[in-house]
Amino acid sequence: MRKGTAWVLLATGLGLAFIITISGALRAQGVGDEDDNIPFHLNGHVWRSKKAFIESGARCATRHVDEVEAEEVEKARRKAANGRGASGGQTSSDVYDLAASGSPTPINVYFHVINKGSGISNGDVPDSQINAQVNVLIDAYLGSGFTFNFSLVTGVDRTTNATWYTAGPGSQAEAQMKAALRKGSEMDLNIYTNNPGGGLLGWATFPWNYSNNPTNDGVVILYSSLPGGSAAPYNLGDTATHEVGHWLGLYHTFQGGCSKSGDYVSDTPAERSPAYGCPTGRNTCKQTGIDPIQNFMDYSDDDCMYEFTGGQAARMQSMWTTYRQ
Ligand SMILES: [Ca+2]
Ligand SMILES: [Ca+2]
Ligand SMILES: [Zn+2]
Repeated sequence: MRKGTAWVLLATGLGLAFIITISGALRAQGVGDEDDNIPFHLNGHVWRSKKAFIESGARCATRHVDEVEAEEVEKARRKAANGRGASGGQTSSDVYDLAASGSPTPINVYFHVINKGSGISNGDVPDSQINAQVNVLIDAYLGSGFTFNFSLVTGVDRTTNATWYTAGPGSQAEAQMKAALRKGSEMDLNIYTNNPGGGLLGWATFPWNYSNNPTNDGVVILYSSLPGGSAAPYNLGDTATHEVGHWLGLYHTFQGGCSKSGDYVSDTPAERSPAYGCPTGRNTCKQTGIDPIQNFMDYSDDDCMYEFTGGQAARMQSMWTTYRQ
């Protein structure tokens, strides 16, 4: 072999090794799981990619809690927990002990369907989908020995109102809808389905906001996010699971990015930004652990998310005891 050819082969080999290494690193970060050049369609809207949809904020319109408020909330939670003689800390052993508590906390669900006429295309989801949705909640929160159980107490109420049907977060229509329909106390979960537009999937209120505005308390979700709905890939009912997580006091797993406190849950690895699609092995923060993309409090597709952690269960229980019982 001529010396020149050998150099060319060596250079080509090194180049290939470099390319393979780089693509491996990109895969490890989850880059390439979703094609960011494919338009993403949801509920009559089109974004240039699923990434663009995620960045638009429509995936979840629950109000963002900044660092200052999150610290205040944490102080109040710890103070209340210490007052009860419970551990106020969040350590890896701070896992809710279902066996010790005896039974899961029952939560009554009041389900309010807002439609603009009859039939699914007008948002009038059938009872079968609502029952399936409640079962998704039960499985998610109870399935792995967790803390809450959900049941529809008084069935479902249905309201035909074109204004409430498109009510968005913080709107006058939302306030009117909730003032007219909300039932129960701080312990009761009110779920509203409508079609807020903009590709919005849902939003929730936090437990520490109940006392200031009891009427506003609850969860609003896009009607087609219910199990069997048309909002693929968000149509297995996990929008409700995610929003109820907020209602019980959880933040997104990417809250605070790679900062130390993050989502104030010690067993969810820190995550720099929302995951979308199902980017297995994604690792965006140098702290131990790959990103919790399978967690209900991330932004992954419904068929990708399937868990809450013990730390999240402990936080929800602590929030429940502090604000909802
Ligand atoms: Ca965490
Ligand atoms: Ca990490
Ligand atoms: Zn959210």
